[in-house]
Amino acid sequence: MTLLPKARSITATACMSCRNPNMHAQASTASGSRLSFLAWSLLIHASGQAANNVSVESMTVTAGAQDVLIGVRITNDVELCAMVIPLEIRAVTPGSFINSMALSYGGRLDSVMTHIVIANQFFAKDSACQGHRPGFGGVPFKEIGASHPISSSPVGALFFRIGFVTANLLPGTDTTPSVRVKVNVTAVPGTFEIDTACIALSNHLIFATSCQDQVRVLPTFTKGVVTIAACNCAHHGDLNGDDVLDVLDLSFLIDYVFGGYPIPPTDQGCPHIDRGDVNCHGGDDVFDVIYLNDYLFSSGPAPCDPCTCSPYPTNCP
Ligand SMILES: [Ca+2]
Ligand SMILES: [Ca+2]
Repeated sequence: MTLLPKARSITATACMSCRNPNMHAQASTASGSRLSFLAWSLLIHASGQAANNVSVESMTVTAGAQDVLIGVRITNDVELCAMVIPLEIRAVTPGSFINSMALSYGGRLDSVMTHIVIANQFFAKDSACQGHRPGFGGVPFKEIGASHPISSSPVGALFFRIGFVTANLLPGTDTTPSVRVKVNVTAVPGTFEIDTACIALSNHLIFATSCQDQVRVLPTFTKGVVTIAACNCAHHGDLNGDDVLDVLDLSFLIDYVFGGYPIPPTDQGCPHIDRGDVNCHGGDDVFDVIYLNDYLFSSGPAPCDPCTCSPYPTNCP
C-alpha cells in the first residue's frame, strides 16, 4: 500500500547568493524540472575523497514483523552545503520481505537540517537493475514512512532517494547514526541490502562543498547487509527453562505477575516477547496466568506462537 502521494522527483536548487544554507530542495512533479545537481559542473574534490564516506550499518535481526533501525553514518572532511544520498533497499534473498520503511535523522544533522525530502521508487525485479519504474512520494518531513510489500517477485526492491536541505555541515563523523532507516520485516528469513548498486551515477551520492560554485565531492559508499534470522518462539510458556510446561511455570508466572520477580526469560530468536505472554496479547498479566492455568488444568489452548503473529501483538492467531 502506498502511503505517499503521487509521483514526484526531488529537485535541488542551488542558492546562488548565500553560503548558509546554500541549497534548497523541493519536491516537484515528475514532469517538472530535473535534479539540478545534474547540471552542476562535475568538479571532483579529489583531496577529500578518502575521508568522505556514507556507511550503512550491517546487522542480523530476528524475523517477526518488527521495526529494525539501521544506521547510516556520514563522514565528511570538508564543509558541506548540501548532500544527496540515494539508498536502494533490495531484498537479495527470495522471500526476505520488507513491508514498510521510514527514514529519520539525528546526530550532527539535527542542528543543520530542516527536513528531509524523499522520493522513492520501486522495482518489480532488480536482479539486473531492470524493471525500474517510477514510484511515489516526495514529501518534506523529518520522518516519513513508505509501505510497499516487496514479496511479489523473486527478488524485489524498493528504491529510496533522499535529498537533504542543510545549513553547512562542518567536517566530522557521527558516533551515532546520522540517518536511520527504519524497516519493518515480516516473519520470513533472508537477507536484504541497503546499497546504491542500481542507482545511476548521475543520481549518485553527492556531497556539495560549495553550492555557489557548484563544487561537489563523490564520497565512497559502504553498503549494509541485513540478515533476517528465523523467528523461534518454541520455548514460549516454559518460564523456568526446563523444557517442560507444567505447574512450575505457572508458579513462576504468578510470582512475576503479582510480585514482579523473577523476570521471565526472553529468547534471542523471539523478538520483543518474553516467555510469559502465553496469550500473545502483549505483556504478562493476570490473563496469562488464567490462560496457562486453563491449559494445564482445563484443556485450554497451548501457549501461542508469537512467530505466527503479523504483527505481534495486534494480529495473532
Ligand atoms: Ca518449564
Ligand atoms: Ca499476555
